[in-house]
Parts: sequence; C-alpha cells; structure tokens
Amino acid sequence: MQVLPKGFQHIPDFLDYPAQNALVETIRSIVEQAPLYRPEMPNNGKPFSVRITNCGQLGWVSDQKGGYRYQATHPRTNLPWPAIPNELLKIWDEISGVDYQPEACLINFYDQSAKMGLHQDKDEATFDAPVVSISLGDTCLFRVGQTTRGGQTKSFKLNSGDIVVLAGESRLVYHGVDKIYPDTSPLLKNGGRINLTLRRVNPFT
Ligand code: MD3
Ligand code: FE
Repeated sequence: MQVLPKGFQHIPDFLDYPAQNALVETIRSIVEQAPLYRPEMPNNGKPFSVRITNCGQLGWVSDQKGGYRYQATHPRTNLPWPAIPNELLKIWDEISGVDYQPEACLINFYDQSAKMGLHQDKDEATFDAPVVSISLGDTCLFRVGQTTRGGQTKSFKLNSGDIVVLAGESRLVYHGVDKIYPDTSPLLKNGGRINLTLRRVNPFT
C-alpha cells in the first residue's frame, strides 16, 4: 500500500557543507533586514514556537486580526521583504521542474523545543506549483500524512542539506515537525534548525 502521495520527493544531502554554510550567511543577512518574529494563531492569538521571516515579493504571515495570509511587507518593520537570493533561485531552477520563479520564501527557525503541528499549506492562490523545502542545522523528526486529516502518516528525519519537493498530489498533504534533535549539526553556532520553503503564491500566467 502506498503511504506517500505521488510527487513527494526527499533528496538527502542535496547541499554539501560549504553550500550550507554559504546559505546560512545569506540567511543571516536577510534576518538582519527582516528580523525573525513569532507569528500568532488566527483563532486565539497564541504565538507559534517557531520564529519566522520571509524573503520575496510576498511573505507568509499570521495573526489574530488577519489570519493566515501572504503580504508584501514585514508585519513588525512594515518594510518590503528582502529579495529571494540568487542561490535559492538557482536551487528552485534545478529542482522545481517549472519555468517560472517562486514569489515567496518562508524562513522558519526552530530552537530545540520548537515544533510545528500537522497542517496543510493552503493559503496560496495556486496549488499547481511545487513547494521546495531546504533544511539547515539540527536534524528534525518530520511527519507526512495524506491529503485528509487522520490519514496514515510516515515519520522520517530531515538532516542539514536535505531538500524535500512537494509536487502534484503531494502538494496538499498534511505535514509537521514533531521534534528537533539538539546538537546534531555544527552548522548553526547556537544550534537549532532553519527550514526554507520556496513557494508560488499566485498562478503563473
Ligand atoms: C509543503 N515547514 O513552513 S517543510 C511550513 O520543516 C512547513 O519547517 C516544515 O511545513 C518545516 O509550512 C516542513 C517540508 C514540507 C513538507 C511537506 C509539505 C513542505 C510541504 C507538503 C505540502 C506543502
Ligand atoms: Fe507546511
């Protein structure tokens, strides 16, 4: 029986250590311009354990007032998000299989105790484009299910340098991060995990 929907691809060790290091330096400069902050749950205003920021024309945000959405500016600084750096656009080109560019890159930072509950990514106006995810730093226990809540799930580890591609039928699967394994990578001086997701928000016409 098939556990993972078609279009789900895990590419272990896509980025070597020097490429991971270069990407972390790039992310540091983005975070200097667009600081990490805790989004809030739409229903009760409770802060996420994960801290986030974005780069690209659009960034994903969430608060009690406006719910989950994409917008062009950082909700704390009200400045436009920094551009998506070329090294990320190059990865998208190599991996996505599509001829257009992503509009958003969500940057998630997990400290040792952060988690992300099972959810679907459905705040985009199109689900045709793939999502490309890049993991940096400490290993996590990742869980992927089906397109309906309560379906069979499969857990596996995502290590620094791994890429996950969600295309086709897998684009709307439930997924989450159950656990960060502390001190499993030397990449981030103070530990923790960064996940980058490159996304298309609007249909490409
Ligand atoms: C997208 N992030 O930001 S990325 C998120 O590791 C998110 O930070 C997780 O879920 C993280 O929304 C997972 C990998 C991933 C896996 C399955 C997906 C992204 C996905 C399925 C559909 C869309
Ligand atoms: Fe997600």
